[in-house]
Amino acid sequence: MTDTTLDDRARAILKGNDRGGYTVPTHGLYPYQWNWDSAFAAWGFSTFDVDRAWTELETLFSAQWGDGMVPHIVFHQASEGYFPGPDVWQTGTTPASSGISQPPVAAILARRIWEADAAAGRDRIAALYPKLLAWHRWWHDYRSRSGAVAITHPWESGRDNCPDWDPGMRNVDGSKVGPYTRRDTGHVDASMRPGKEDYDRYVAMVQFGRACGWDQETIVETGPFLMADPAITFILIRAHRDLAAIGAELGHSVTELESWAGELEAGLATIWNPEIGCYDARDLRTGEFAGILGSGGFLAWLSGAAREGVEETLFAIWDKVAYGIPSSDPGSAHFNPRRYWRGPMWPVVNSLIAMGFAEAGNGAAAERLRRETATLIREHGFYEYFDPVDGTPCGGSDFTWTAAVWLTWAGKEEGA
Ligand code: 2M8
Repeated sequence: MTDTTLDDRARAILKGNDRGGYTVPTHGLYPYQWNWDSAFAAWGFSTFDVDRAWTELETLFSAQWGDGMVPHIVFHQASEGYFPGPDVWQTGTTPASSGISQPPVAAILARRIWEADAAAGRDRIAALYPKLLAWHRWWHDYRSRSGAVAITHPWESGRDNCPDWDPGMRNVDGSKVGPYTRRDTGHVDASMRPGKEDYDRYVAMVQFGRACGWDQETIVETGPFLMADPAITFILIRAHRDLAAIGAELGHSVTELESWAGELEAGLATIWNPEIGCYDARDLRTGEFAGILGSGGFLAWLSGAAREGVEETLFAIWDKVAYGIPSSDPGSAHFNPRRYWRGPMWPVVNSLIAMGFAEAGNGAAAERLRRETATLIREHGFYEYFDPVDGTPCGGSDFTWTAAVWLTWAGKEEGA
């Protein structure tokens, strides 16, 4: 396929996954609206239908909770095809939604969408601004108390079963969750998905949230899982700054956003693991570091937080694979090149990492990453993720965020 045909195909995927005001990540496997997938979908739409891009974000924020949280899944329409659905979460919200959030990339990408729609987009971004601000406040109030950003469920990280969460997961009791039926393994090969023990624990955490009426204080203080996530910390620092830039342009005072970004920057010291020479996930119940090098650490450049030595440490793991940045170190015992977030390369995360490289002045690394990602998409199509060693496409096909990052980044030849 030529790149022009791929552009057409990517646009067709976005339109095909459009369910009217929101986009599903892929047909079958994920039948609802996911938080960060939608922000990427909006970015993709902005390359050919900017009105539809704003609508995607507006629909997502229509599900915002009273306390500012924007849920990780919005269950707009009933579907039998996904577990756990709204009957399991029981959050009691309208529209029905999950009770946790997901990486706050919306402000980062909304700023780019506004750049593509400078004059006409002003009213749309002005209406979204207070909602974005309320969500950022929620991250500050409920998830940033340890210095770095904490997650209360691996699903909140978006990098669900990456080895970063193993220390926290070990302490979650999944033995009493009772029977349930997974749907994901009916759509894709079970060897590419999290295992049964992982799911038992995921469900136990949902049951805890449900039992306390999704009270965030209780979940943070006494829930079964609380880990500091370097990736969301970097993303939120960057998102606070992008939202501050949007706010300043709209004439708002942004000192609060700037101070939240500064607090998180100072908090990065709490997740620096000298043993691996990098920022690291940390279990906030026990203090234990995960000891994992992977794509989470590579997001440091997105927030401008990469310290001296980090590049050497991290680029050594990139050099061990042929295609893009793997979710975890191929040299470690945890690495599995095809099991979801335990090793594969995800074009969507690679697009954020490349954004950081480019802005830090490392254009060569950004271009290498773009080229490696583009090769996979050209050879195999718009898959959810890929084996970084031999390039095998994995997970769902015709994937919204892979199509979106093709249009916005991977498919853009240098100088084109
Ligand atoms: C995956 O997560 C969901 C749970 O949220 C799942 O496996 O059921 C993750 O890759 C997540 O980051 C993504 O947003 C979601 C939809 O693409 O799928």
